[in-house]
Amino acid sequence: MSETLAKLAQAVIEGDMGATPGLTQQALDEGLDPAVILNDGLMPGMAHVGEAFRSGDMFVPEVLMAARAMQASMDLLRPLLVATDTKMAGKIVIGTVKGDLHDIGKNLVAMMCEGAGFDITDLGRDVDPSRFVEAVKETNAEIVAMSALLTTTMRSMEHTIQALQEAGLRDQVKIMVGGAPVTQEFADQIGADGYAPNAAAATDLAKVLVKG
Ligand code: B12
Repeated sequence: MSETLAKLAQAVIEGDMGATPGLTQQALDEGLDPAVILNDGLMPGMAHVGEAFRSGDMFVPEVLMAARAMQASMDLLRPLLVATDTKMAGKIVIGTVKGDLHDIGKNLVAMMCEGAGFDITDLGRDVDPSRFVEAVKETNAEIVAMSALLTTTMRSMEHTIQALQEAGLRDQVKIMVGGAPVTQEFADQIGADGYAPNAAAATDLAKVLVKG
């Protein structure tokens, strides 16, 4: 790995969003391909963060800082990646379901998945089932990811699955769900394809879902 990419990975791990844009620009100036900067700089950094989060060595605020540091770099890389038509790991449409305004966990999942190379369409929060349907049509996403933090809004996940079914899109996408009150049992009950308890596990799940 080039020295600049090693520094970039380290800046992601440290959540140093003041450093990541400069290091990204430096890597570009050194002639490195945007996809190489993503794959060999940002992704190893985020993978380390995912591991540390999983093992309890890093906590939510630090992961958020790391994700923001990565985002600051992605702001520079994204247009270049699109221009070179770099093959991403897959497309994910993500949102917090209708009636629910909690988006911190959803943002973490989105940022970690982006760090793992997925192309993310983030619909934000309080997302109507019809908006999920439109977004799948617009993007041809392989995965729909839904977040809910309220027991009262968990049902919106089921409504969204129904809306995808009614639009004839259910077989085209894998659906993953999460959020504090959501369980594997609930995911099975509403016919989702997967559940993950945290952002690191969500990234692993997305990789599995996109393959099968
Ligand atoms: C922050 C917060 C708020 C903020 C939200 C700000 C924001 N921008 O998100 C504000 C102040 C707006 C808020 C409002 C309300 N809140 Co609130 N809120 C919380 C709080 C304290 C933290 C949630 C959080 O961000 N956790 C940190 C993140 C990182 O964790 P996470 O969301 O669980 O996400 C992780 C995993 O679940 C998973 N994940 C999440 N999404 C997804 C998606 C997929 C696909 C996958 C695979 C995984 C995954 O990965 C994430 C990262 O590891 C919780 C209490 C708690 N400790 O959970 C209450 C809590 C969720 N809120 C609650 C309530 C009741 C409300 C209000 C109704 C309060 C009121 N009376 O107005 C309103 C509802 C507004 C609405 N319509 O949504 C209750 C819910 C009770 C229930 N069981 O339904 C809680 C549990 C507090 C409590 N103990 O009573 N809240």
